Amino acid sequence: MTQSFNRKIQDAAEVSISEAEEMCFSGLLEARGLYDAVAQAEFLDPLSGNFFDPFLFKDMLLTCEIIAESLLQQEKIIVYGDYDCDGLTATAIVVRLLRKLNTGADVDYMIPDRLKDGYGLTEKTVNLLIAKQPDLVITVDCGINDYQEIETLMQAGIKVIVTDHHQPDDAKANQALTVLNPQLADAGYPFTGLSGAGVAFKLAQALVQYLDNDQIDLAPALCLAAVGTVADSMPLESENRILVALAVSVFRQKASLGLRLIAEKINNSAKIDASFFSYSIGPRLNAAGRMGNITPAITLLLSDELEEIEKSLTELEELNDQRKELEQQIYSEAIMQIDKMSLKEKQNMIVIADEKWHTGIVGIVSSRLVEHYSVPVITFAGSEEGLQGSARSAGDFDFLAAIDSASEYTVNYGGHIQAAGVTVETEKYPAFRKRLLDYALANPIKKSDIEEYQYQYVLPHSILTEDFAKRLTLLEPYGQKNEKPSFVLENLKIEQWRTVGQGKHVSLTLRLEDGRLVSAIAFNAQSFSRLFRQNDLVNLLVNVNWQEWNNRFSMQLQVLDWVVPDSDNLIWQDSARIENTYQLDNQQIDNLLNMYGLDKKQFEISNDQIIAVTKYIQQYVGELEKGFNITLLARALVREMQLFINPFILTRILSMLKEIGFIESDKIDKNNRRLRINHHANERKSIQDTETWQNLNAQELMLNVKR
Ligand SMILES: [Mn+2]
Repeated sequence: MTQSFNRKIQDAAEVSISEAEEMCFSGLLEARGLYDAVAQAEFLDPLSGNFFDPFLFKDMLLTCEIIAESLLQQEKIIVYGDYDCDGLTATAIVVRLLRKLNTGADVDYMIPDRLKDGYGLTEKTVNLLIAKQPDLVITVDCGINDYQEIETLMQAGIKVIVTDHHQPDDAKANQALTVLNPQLADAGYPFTGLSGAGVAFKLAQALVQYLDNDQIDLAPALCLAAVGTVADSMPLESENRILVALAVSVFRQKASLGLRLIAEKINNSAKIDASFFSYSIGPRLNAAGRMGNITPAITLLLSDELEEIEKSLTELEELNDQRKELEQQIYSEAIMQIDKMSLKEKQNMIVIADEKWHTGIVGIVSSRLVEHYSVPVITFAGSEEGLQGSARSAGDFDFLAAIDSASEYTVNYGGHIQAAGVTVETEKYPAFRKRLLDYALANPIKKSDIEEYQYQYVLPHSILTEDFAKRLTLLEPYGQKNEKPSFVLENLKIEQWRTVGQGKHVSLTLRLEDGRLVSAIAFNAQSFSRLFRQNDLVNLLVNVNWQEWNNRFSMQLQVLDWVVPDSDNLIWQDSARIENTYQLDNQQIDNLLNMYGLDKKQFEISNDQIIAVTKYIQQYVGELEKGFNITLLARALVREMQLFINPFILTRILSMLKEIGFIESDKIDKNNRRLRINHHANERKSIQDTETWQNLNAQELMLNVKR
């Protein structure tokens, strides 16, 4: 798919601008698996799309009958939810609707405590439920595999309806009266990608239809469902794309007061989009569960009283700040642990634990570590039963299957291919860890997945117009399975640059080949701003944004990465891709050379280079502490030290300097890292004793470095 796209773009040089733009645009659609005109048109106009009939769920009609009867009889109904953003929004959808449908109905909710109860129905929460004596329990975003607990509820004379979207364990049948789960083989529903809140929304649609109620506006429920869908990382395709696009378009007018208040307080002048759901709303609602105080989150979603909502939002902000602080602390400690591991121990999967870590936070830490190391990660914290871990996958790696292979050592576990939770007794942890690492070694991530993701499109300058930027917004909302496209722009001339945002970011004016000027922003680029020079040519990896600020729209490039143009060499052009291939191939050079037709000489490392890099670090450590980009640093070395070097060699030298204890370094994000000189290293190895040196030397890549 990327092949044909690339060919199209190359041909584009010989055709008119509009034809070239057309080719580029259709290439972007094809890259999303959309080949025929009908599918493309549907994708480009999600607002005109239709939802599936909720009654396609084979249990939907019976579910509506049971709930309607229960409301009619003024029975006591409890919605049993989950503490994450998807579970909270799902709970809010059902509770709000039932209370609206029958203002006299006794509708309550219960959400387990993430830290004390854990996920789903448990023996303890079932007893709490029974004590409340409900007539009907409706689960949302959970329950599908809680057979025993549901049986207990039913035996206590309580009716149970399960709504969920988690993978069912097919071995056993759920005892509930009805089950709504698109993942069930016989669910009858055509789209499996719904979130827990999405399933709750389908139930809301069905109930309103069933009761023939035209008074109830489903738009607030739609907004809640969209937030849950995006926060739970569900694929933004099919019905989910329609759901999120619709919610974005009505959010400021129709969302419940609590959600609107978050938007007002945090994002008042910018446009509402899916990333606002995932980066602004999701983490705030999730913080409540993580920190063990769900009240402000659910109150914010259920209440319509401004004062109560404002108080909840303030509390939520505090919880979110606490969460961030804890997360940073655990993340740094995790990095220190990983730094001490041998390469073997961490190159296929990272498994780390500390009893002092917080069980509510380890999941986000795992996610950040996956981003950092591009391997599956599981992080454990101490819990009552031993160690509780949260796993996040990379590429196509099936984490649930990995844990299956070590199930004999677990107390319990569950989840998806991409993310899973597991509890292990402390004594069994070493054996569990070894089994997982063995599994990861035997089942490495497929390279193609990462390469596909890494592949970038080279955009001809002529296409880069305001119309093109505006047109790209048709691909929104972006999210899972619909990533924001990024492009390589070659030979841009730096016309002007200045630091903005208290000196943290760099704002650039760039000249295109046809003489036009475009503006660009590079976030967190302050420390290499010294490296920019007027009239420099740069190749950039960018997002092309059409952005709104105070009701004015403009095109702006957002710089994701820097590529140095004065070479057609792939090591400079796409150092991230080279690096990834090298890492994934267990740091072997031969395949890399064959794959990309590169010359081995480009990878050879000399003593002079090591000395020059060391000197440069000593001179500029103040800047490098704040953050740098490998490509730009390599370029600075070429310029200022008159040295042959490239990003690959620089990366290897930094590894060696780290291994001997001269520097400490970590990644800030995918493209930027920082380092500092380690003044406290007690004993320094010689450079020839480092694993990096030995590995490179074994591949005959070390030149004139004498022992
Ligand atoms: Mn969910």
